Amino acid sequence: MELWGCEFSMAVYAIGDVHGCLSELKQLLAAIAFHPEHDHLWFVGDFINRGPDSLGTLRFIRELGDRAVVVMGNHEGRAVAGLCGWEDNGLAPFLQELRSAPDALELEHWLRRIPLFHCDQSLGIGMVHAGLSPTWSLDEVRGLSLALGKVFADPDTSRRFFLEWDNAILDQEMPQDDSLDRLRFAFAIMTRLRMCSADGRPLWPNHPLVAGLANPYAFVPSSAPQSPDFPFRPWFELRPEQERARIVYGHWAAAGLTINPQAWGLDSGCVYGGKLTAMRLDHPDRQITQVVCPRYVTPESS
Ligand SMILES: [Mn+2]
Repeated sequence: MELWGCEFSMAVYAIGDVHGCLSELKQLLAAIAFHPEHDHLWFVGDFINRGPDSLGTLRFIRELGDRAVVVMGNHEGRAVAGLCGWEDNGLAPFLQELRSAPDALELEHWLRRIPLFHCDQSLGIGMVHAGLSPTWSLDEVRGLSLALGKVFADPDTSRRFFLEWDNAILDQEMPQDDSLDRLRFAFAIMTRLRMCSADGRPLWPNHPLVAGLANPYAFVPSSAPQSPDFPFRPWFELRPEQERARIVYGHWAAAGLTINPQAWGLDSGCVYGGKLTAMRLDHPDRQITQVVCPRYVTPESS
């Protein structure tokens, strides 16, 4: 694009977990000189809850229209569960604000249609909030994301999905049928996974190997035990090497900005007094831009 003799080209940036930090998001967009007419933003999910302005952040991202690509984080999943009637004390103030908003119906419609996974074949980059099982092909991931999208868009099915949820399914093998439990398992992985075994068994905080720890999710990849008794590794170290798409993700604030050949973790703990991160995706230098954020909450209190 040419304007007054200057060359402009479209840029694509991925942005880490915003958690309601709208003013810091706007600072970050100013820092990257985001231009809404020719740039695109990818959001890794968890743009609501914990921080000061969840509803404002939700409206802001929605109003970007097709300039923004979003995937669902565990907090947006909790919001949809709350809209289905699941009681969630931690999210109650946001849900109340959302329900009484003049644009509540439009916002709910939009929230329910956020996909779990996005993939851009021309960039060779995919995006998920937390992680992917090492045993899933990208075609399987796309299929699971489409099936989950249909569940969330339908009020009756989504109500069954959340209100008949039994956590016990997460300690078993992923069902290989077309049941809602199979989709529940996939949803838990895509929105909450950090570590798993090579055969795709996720490490959840109730696992006997970590249940005694005050905060099992404080594990960072470099401090994970490496012994035969502990078969779990960060999920992205276990993805197949021949995978064509690199994956951008969020969710793992304790690990901070994490750049690996096969995956880029962008949750740098914005709402905890860390940074909000943008990474340029369409340029080989993968330029990183960050803004420093005030500490709105502590990890222990949220
Ligand atoms: Mn998360």
